[in-house]
Parts: sequence; C-alpha cells; structure tokens
Amino acid sequence: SFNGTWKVDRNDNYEKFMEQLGINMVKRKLAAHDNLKITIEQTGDKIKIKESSNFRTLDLDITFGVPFEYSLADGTELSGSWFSEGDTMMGTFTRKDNGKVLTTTRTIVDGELVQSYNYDGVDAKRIFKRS
Ligand code: MYR
Repeated sequence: SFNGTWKVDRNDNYEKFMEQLGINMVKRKLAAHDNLKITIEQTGDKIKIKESSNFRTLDLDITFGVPFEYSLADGTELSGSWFSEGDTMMGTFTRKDNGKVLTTTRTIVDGELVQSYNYDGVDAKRIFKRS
C-alpha cells in the first residue's frame, strides 16, 4: 500500500523535466532540493494527500477518477485526475495555460515509492523512502 509518509531520496532527469515545463534555472535548482514529503492515506477510492516541501504545505482530498485542480509550486495550474490501475496510481493532468498533458504514475518498487513523470516527451522520476 502507498499509505504512510514518504520523503524524497533522489531524482532522475528531474531538472530536464522541469526545464521542459519552462521552469527557470534558479527555481529548478531550488526545486531539485525541495525536501518533498508526501503523506498518503488511501481508503477505498479516496486518497488524502499531505504535501510538504521547502515551498509550501498542502492538503488534498482526492477521489480516483474525479478531476481536481492542482497548482505547481511556481503557480502553474493543472487539472486532471488520479486513476487506480492494480498496484499503480496513474495520473493525467492538463496544463491550463497551454493545454499540454503531464502524466505521472506512483508505484512501489523494492519498498520505495517511485513517481514517474512525463511532459512533452521528457521522462523523469523521483524516488521516495518511507520516513
Ligand atoms: C498528489 O497526488 O501529490 C497531487 C497531485 C499531483 C499532480 C501532478 C504532479 C505533477 C508534479 C510535477 C512537478 C513539477 C516540478 C515543478
């Protein structure tokens, strides 16, 4: 299960991904070391997410398959949903400013939470450990 608190441990190609999103270098450097922590509490098709980082703290109440709004730390607005596919969470989000799609998945691999991202042809990952 995804339930519990996860602390980011390492990134893979995350700077390139942020660059593709149009995030400037100073913000990319800060965001690469944002100390992101995510607490996930899933009950049936409902998920409570607590996000905390150097930038902000945020609480979300989400239902699989139901669209919601989400802003990136730099203010970029997305709208989309999470879906449950077996042991994987699959998210599809659309940027409000340009209509481009950002997809993301969460899956557990060897006790780590691996979140993958794709935007405009660029893939990245952030890998979290239980804390
Ligand atoms: C959640 O489940 O944590 C909330 C919904 C996440 C939506 C998609 C996240 C995309 C994050 C991209 C990071 C951009 C780098 C600044």
